[in-house]
Amino acid sequence: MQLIGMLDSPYVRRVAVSLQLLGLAFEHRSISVFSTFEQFQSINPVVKAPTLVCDNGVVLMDSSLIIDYAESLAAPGRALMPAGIEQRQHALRVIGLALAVCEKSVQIIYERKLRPAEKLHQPWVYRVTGQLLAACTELEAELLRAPLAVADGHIDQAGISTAVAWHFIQQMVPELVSAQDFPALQRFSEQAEQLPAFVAAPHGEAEYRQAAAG
Ligand SMILES: N[C@@H](CCC(=O)N[C@@H](CS)C(=O)NCC(=O)O)C(=O)O
Repeated sequence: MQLIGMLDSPYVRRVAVSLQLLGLAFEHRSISVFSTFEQFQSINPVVKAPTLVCDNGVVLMDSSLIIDYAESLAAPGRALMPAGIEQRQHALRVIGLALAVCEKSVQIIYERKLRPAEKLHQPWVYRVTGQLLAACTELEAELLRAPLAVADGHIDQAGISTAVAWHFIQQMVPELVSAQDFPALQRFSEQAEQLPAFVAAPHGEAEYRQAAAG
């Protein structure tokens, strides 16, 4: 299967890390939804990153739906979502917060990059920035209340999404969310970024390359 989209998108990156940790082989094509719009469109007319072209040719989109499909392909025992109701509820809460961090920061980035400066609507930017900070505050509190596993083979979807979301905002909007104000998130992210699955799919323009077998 092919994962389409650039690893500077936190959504594409959480899929790239998840596919690896689920033990699924995939080819990554770092195609931009902006600079290579038409090429992307030829694969998925809706032009949403991430897009997954499955082995039977079916085209999926939306990171959570792609990860849901990938979970169903993985070998038993490799799931990234806990089965127990309480643990699953906690994971879903954390993932929801991490996805809100991604969504709000992407909205701010689009507002800055895509809208002409004279059309920027400052009340909207204030509102979204407040939502971004609220999501980070809640995520930090969750991490302090119930630490997430970060070791190789133990990190789960809540951990992957949290780490990817935090790294993304530290790369893209560090002036809005100071790492010093969120020490648990910062520490967790630093540890996660050292895991092979994160190293093989770095934030940015590069393509994921399967790590050579050791
Ligand atoms: N909820 C979606 C969000 C995906 C998303 O917003 N992706 C951005 C890239 S970061 C995109 O496709 N932007 C192009 C567009 O929406 O036109 C997911 O989880 O995959």
